[in-house]
Amino acid sequence: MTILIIFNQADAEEFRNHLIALSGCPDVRIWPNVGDPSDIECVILWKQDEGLLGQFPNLKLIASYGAGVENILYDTSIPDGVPVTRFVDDTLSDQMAEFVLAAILNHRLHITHYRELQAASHWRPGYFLKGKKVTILGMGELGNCTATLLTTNGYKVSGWSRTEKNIVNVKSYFGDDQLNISLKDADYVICLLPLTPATTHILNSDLFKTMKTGAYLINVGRGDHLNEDDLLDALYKEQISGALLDVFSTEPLPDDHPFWRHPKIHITPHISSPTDKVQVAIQILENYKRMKAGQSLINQVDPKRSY
Ligand code: NDP
Ligand code: OXD
Repeated sequence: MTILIIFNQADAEEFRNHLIALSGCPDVRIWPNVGDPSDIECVILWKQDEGLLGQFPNLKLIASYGAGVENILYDTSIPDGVPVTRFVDDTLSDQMAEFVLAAILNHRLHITHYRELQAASHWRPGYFLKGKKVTILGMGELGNCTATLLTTNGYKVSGWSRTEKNIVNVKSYFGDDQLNISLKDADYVICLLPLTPATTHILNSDLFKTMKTGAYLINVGRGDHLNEDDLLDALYKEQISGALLDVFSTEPLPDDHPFWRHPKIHITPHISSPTDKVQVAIQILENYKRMKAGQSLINQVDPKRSY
């Protein structure tokens, strides 16, 4: 009765220590030290290499270390019928909301700009940017919390999702037909969608043309939401004024990528809302115990929706 951790770009040893500190934790192994594959009942995944999941005949639970599950659902070796769970937690939602608010404030108040002027000993006071209208694409756990924080800070928020929402002071748009209208007046467009076939490259030329001229993009969803060439083109044509990108098609972002040196692109290295290792360990162990007891799981993903 064993849990196997398969991580890329996260510290498996440290996470194992958090898991085994919890009461009732079974044997925990770290890929590639699998031992007998038939021991493995649960795998915990973060950016695993594709094709590994078919080799565990007794696999009963696949747990994502993060909120996003595209890496798992796109993996063709995922065995049929094995439930997939993801991380949902207030820590994740609160961090994301704070990050988005900070990104908007940094842009409106020119904070980074003044730091650059400081480097050249330039004293050049300016004004805050005026626009406070925000559209959030993706109104799930993170989008909802972000919208709420922004409204309490005086922003006028709209949200776009697949289904209609009823959130105080937030205008709800939903379905493909309402995407364009949801974007029209926004000074800031935030991508908090999951990566699915329907949302891949949703941040493209058509969307940039629909956005208000001079609006600012913040992508904290996934790198493949963005068509990178279309962004460079929209910035060149001054359709939009800039972008903060936290996620990229290839991570780490390659050294020679044009985004690194682009004056209108602000890069952060996928840090807008890191997984809380203690909370995710507690949640996954709880699901492991539920799986053993034949009980329903928490935060189970619906593979038919792809998120
Ligand atoms: P949820 O599953 O809770 O929410 C997803 C939202 O997107 C829902 O509102 C859903 O609509 C909407 N949506 C999905 N598909 C479509 C579509 N085709 N058209 C319109 N709306 C759609 O996800 P979370 O909020 O927990 O997380 C969102 C994403 O954020 C994660 O998948 C991950 O990629 C990213 N993330 C990034 C982090 C970072 O550090 N950069 C950290 C954590 C997450 P509906 O409500 O109607 O179902
Ligand atoms: C996540 C992430 O999906 O950190 O949790 O990106």
